[in-house]
Amino acid sequence: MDKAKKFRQLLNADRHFFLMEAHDGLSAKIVEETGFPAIWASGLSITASLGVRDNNEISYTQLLDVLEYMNDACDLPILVDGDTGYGNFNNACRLVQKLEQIGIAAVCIEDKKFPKTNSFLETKLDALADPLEFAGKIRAMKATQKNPDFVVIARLESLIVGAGVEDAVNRAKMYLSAGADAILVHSKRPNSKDIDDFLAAFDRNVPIFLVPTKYYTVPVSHLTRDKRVRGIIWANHNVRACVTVMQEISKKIYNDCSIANVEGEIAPVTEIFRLQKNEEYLEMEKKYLPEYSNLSAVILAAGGPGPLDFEKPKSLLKINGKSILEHQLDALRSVRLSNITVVRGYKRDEIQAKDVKLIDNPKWKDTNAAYSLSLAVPDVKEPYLVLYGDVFFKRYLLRSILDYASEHPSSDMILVCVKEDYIKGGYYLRLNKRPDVFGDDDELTVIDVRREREADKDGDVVYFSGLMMVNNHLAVQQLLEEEDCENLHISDFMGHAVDKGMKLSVIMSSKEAIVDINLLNDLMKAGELL
Ligand code: SPV
Ligand code: MG
Repeated sequence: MDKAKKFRQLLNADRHFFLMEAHDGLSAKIVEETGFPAIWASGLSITASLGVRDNNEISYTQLLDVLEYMNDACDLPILVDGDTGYGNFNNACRLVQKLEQIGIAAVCIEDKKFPKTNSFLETKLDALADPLEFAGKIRAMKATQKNPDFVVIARLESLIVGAGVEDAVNRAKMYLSAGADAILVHSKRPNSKDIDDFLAAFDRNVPIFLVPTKYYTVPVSHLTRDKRVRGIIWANHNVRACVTVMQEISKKIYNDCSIANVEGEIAPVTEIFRLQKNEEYLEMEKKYLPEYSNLSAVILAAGGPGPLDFEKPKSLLKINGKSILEHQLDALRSVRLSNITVVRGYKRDEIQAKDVKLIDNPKWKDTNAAYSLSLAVPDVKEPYLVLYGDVFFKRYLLRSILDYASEHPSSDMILVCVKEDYIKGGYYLRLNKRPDVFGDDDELTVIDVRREREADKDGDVVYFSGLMMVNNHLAVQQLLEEEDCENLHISDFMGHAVDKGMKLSVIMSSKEAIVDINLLNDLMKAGELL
């Protein structure tokens, strides 16, 4: 159903409804999720969020830009605060034309002169528009709309400037005769006296909209005793909420020179991603990104629980409700990589996954990754990624490594490395040069693999992260066959590969993008990467 029709149905229903203010795509989405049936695109809130006054300081095309984001972000019908229509009848027609083009359901214009001032600041009687001119504007707007359900609401400002109830009633009748679909009567009194008087004096049976910003203490049940009261607009409360919270949080961060104390008080970034519909993007990625059909992956998940003393294989530790293995499989599938082998060992029967090949390393206790790899690769007939079963990483690293591999066919292996030795007892890799530019250095290669730490002071020492790509799978397989893998650390294996003249390229990652899960703290760090 188009949004104008939805709004029309709300207008024609026999009970009142609430419109909540929104001022950008994010707030529109939040209003929708909260359950409101319609949105008030408040001029005050939109201009405030843009950092300008509510005095027609933005052009109507700038308003349209904001509205388009709002309309795209939700399925709710939006009632636009059209101020005075951005000029005379001609400008108001153009506004209707453009609003309809972007799918807006309804617009409200107020009977003041252009440029307007916000109603709570306006006191001048002569700010009111000539009622005949305003009625002509309404008539022109109604004649312009293409969709018969598009709604034009005439807003009365007589009570705002002190012109009185009679003036408001007379104007309302003129605007209705000109074709207005509904009336919005505005008041800035702290009680509903003006509104009550207007409703008593106005005898037409049309939908009426109210904005109780100033008379917020008057119960809704009082306002809606008159059955013509249809739309109640909560006009600016989201932008005001943002201001309060942004002031508090900015102040705290400023005073603390730290973000640690606000972390629990604000939405996690995962909530931002959810509101941005990131899941939808991941689905689209699956559909539209090229598939790496000539690539495999091997996940080495045989190792024991380590210091975590967890009763399950580490791969099954959960981060935000999903196991590390599930996260890894999702990441691999997001780059359309589906030929995946998982090597199991410790509590192997607990590791089960659909559409992957499971291989077991029965000697998992006394061997390590090189042996697990040697068991898996005889069946792998193409280049492959290797993932330690306990590393958690940002997905972009996969794409970086795949892109690097396709641009550097002469690399035999490509290792993602970090500056910090987070795999305790890991070996370090000495590079041909100091890795100054993280992730963007074309020519980093391993020249030496060492266990001793005396060269730690050298700036060209890095550590293997647990994520690598084997580009030259035949050469690596041959080497694995030659070596005594049962008694070999994977770093020794890398050292032997270097000795044999193989090219081990290195991509640097920051430790913010990859975590090796060893301690409980690592799980928290991993959660933050999501
Ligand atoms: C708005 O929300 O921009 C309005 C209502 O026009 S008021 O600010 O009360 O005038
Ligand atoms: Mg306004």
